[in-house]
Amino acid sequence: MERTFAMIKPDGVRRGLTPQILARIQNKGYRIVGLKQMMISRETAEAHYGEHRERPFFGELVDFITGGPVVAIALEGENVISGWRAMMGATNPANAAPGTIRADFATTTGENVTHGSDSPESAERELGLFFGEGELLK
Ligand code: D4T
Repeated sequence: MERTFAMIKPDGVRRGLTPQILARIQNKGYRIVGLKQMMISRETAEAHYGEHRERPFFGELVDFITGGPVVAIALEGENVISGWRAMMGATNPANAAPGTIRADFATTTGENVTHGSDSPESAERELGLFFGEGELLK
């Protein structure tokens, strides 16, 4: 059984999409083992997006992700890392397959509603960044 880190980004929370996105997760059958609405500190945002530090969009990305509340989610399920990314669709909503979250709810790469870890290593790192040991269900 895998675990992954998922997030509803500030655009998704601001637009009231939280219930619909949580419903998709539960309809799929993933188990929510951690869930909280929170503000992300600049420090956490820079650590979370560390791999993009040298990219031209890094500053905007950090401003965006710290600009309003997010919903941090820990998910458990069979192949949940790739499965949640499949549910989100491609990073650029213009390339996202119909029926995916980004195809259905977003138009731009900069505000693409959700995040999901891209590997077991990122999942472990990101779960540790956003949730304390005792916060996750066993
Ligand atoms: P996240 O990490 O948010 O789930 O997105 P992806 O895993 O699908 O995509 P990513 O890491 O390549 O990008 C991280 C984040 O940066 C924004 N972004 C990305 C952007 O604003 N402009 C760009 O050109 C790219 C590539 C969107 C997601």
